[in-house]
Amino acid sequence: MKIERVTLREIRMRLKAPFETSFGVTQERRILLVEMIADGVSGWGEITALESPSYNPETTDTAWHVVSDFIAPVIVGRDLPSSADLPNLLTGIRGHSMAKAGVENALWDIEAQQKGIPLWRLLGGTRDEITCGVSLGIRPTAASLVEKVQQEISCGYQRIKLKIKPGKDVEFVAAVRERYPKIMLSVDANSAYSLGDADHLRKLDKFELIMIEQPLGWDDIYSHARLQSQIRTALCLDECINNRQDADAAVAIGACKIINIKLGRVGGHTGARRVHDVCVERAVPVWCGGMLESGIGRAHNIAMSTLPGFTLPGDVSASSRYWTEDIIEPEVEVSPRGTIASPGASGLGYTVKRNLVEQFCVQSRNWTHGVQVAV
Ligand code: OSB
Ligand code: MG
Repeated sequence: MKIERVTLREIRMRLKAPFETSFGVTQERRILLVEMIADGVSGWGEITALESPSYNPETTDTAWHVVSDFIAPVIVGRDLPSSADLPNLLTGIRGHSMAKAGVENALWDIEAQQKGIPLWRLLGGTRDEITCGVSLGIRPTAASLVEKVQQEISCGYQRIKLKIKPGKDVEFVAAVRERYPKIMLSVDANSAYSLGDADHLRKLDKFELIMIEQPLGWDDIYSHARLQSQIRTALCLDECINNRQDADAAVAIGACKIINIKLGRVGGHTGARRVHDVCVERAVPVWCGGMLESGIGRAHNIAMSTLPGFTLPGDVSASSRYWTEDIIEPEVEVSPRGTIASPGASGLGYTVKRNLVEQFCVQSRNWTHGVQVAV
């Protein structure tokens, strides 16, 4: 596949409602889209960095810089046997996994189109539908959270994840559990606690949560192992797992029993497959995390979620939960059973609405055969 052209666009999309986590509130997304053309075929990827370095060290602006000044110039004009070879061109660039993932994933879309098969099949996916959960932001009161849970359950979602932080945890989980004694329930702290909170976090044991996600430091695998030995509920790592070595180490020392795989955080489909394979080998269930993506990132998440190790419902939900109008068609829809059908069309399996992308676009850059062209 000869990479003929790379286009980087920043689009702005406003979430229907603000999303609050322990690290802050998001409503206006600044999303980078990568469009690549190889052998005349266009493919799309999304860079899932947030606007600030509050989830991981990357931001929309660092990704713009790294793609513009380091990744695009290196890859334009290159001829690769497969998308899986792209990471080898980028080994000189340390970190910046989300920037790399957006680029690599666009090439995967192209490769699948060239082969005339859905991306999920090219990746080795085995499911013709995936199971879906939702991630619910922190709410002002437990009563309003219970109301929101009720709404999502009535839509069919198979697992509910509650964002928590100190002061908005046990009481909120208790209220939801009391109302819904049987649902698959989890919590995500986005690193809001420390090991000294072990006694407090142990209070969550009685709610039979399927997991507690990333309670401790974003880069601290070891402390999670110490916490896991003190509580009964399974820990799940999100922020800590950037590659297969992290997954290997975390599982080996007992830092978690479940892993959340996010395509951006692990550098794209190739890295995701490696983390997935380590987890399958160690019998650790995985699921697909979300980053408030547009339809393009969402479509890549759906494709990844069809791999055999994704045995738990992911944070992959309907376009309409986030956006008034998504940039793909059809939009991502969830069945009343809380599932998304794996698309039948080749490549990503959804069509990018170019008009809408142009409408939402605030800046763009273009590289053709190593020469930057103004657009
Ligand atoms: O930790 O999973 C997370 C959103 C932004 C940053 C981090 C996380 C999240 C979510 C939302 O939980 C998942 C989604 O619905 O896209
Ligand atoms: Mg998380």
